[in-house]
Amino acid sequence: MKFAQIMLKNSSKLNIPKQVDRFSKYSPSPLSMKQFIDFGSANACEKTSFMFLRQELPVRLANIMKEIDFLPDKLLSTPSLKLLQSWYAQSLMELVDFLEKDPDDKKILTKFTEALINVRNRHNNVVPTMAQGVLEYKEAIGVDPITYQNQSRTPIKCSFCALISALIFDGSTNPAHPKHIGSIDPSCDVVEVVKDAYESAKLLCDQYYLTSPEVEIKQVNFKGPNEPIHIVYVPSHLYHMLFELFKNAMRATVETHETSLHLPPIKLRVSLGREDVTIKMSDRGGGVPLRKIERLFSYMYSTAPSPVSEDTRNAPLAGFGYGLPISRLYAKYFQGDLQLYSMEGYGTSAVIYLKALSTESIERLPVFNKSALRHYQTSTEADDWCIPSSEPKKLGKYDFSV
Ligand code: W6P
Repeated sequence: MKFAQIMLKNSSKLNIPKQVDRFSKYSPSPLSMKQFIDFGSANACEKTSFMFLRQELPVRLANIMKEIDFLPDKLLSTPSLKLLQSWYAQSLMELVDFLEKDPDDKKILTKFTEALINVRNRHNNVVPTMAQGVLEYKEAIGVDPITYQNQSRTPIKCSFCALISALIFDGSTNPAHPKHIGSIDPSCDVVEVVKDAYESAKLLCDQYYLTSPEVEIKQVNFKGPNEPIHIVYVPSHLYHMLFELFKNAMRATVETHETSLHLPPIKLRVSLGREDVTIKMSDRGGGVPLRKIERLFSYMYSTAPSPVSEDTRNAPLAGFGYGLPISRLYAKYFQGDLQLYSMEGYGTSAVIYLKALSTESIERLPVFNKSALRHYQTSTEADDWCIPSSEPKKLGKYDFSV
């Protein structure tokens, strides 16, 4: 019996690359928020969902696994990445099992739901595990800004994929939010989420600095000045983005006004237009020079060395360093964006753009295909722009100054 089990385990292991090749040939099908809602609504057909998901989930997993394979070798050899890859392989094999099963058998549908919950739980920690892997990788390669620049794009794509699992596998009803469909709130009150995120960040800020800036929220709604702004969205994603921005804004505000008694408030403007919901958060925390803005979104620069080893006073508000890059991925995932506009010497505005219509918030999924492959092969090519040297160049024969 034991022997047979071991044989089975080994043969299924050998089967993994075959299944990855098989399913990565298909492109994932992006879903709109509206489709998510329709899939999860009371009159949706369980059999149709089953037939769609048992094909779509292996396709998505296999595409992600192909992407992961293209990460730098030293990152792939970290314990965290090994663990991560084992999760993807395990989930792929568990789901592939259902392809030959009878969709009219009620017991199979129940088993499938159980498998989905298992897979979702397994993938819960993909983002922190990936971040941990980047830390281990940074320790392994040492501090080398040149390598940083060339390799900083890869983990971004990878974590981007990781978000899929957080979303797609949510099929259960949440007793605290019966109207939610999985992780989606069909009527997400944007200002309520802003207030929640502010309160949580304020708690942390008060704890470490014994003070925190106030918040001022103004809204503009073309449907009516005092109508609340609702969207179909994943409230946990919105909360994550806002919490991250609040932490950054509070930290900058408190640290630049350390010696003064008055802290300038963090000002928010939430507006609903026909196409976009826009959230602008402005602080007067002294700003960041343009040169340093890009690196705020880089995993390699911003992944905090360790919450304990560095400057412990800043660690809690700095959070885990991957907050901003992941936040932008959340925004982009449903066709939105997150941008920073800073005025060094004054302050920073962070803007979150979201789609106002559920028919337009369609998943932006990475696809493993030839163009993705080309991206990895050409990533060591020269940059498009010159790097200015600190000394003006000697112009030689074109020097007309004499
Ligand atoms: C800063 C730096 C930053 C990043 C993200 C959001 C707000 C802010 N403020 O000074």
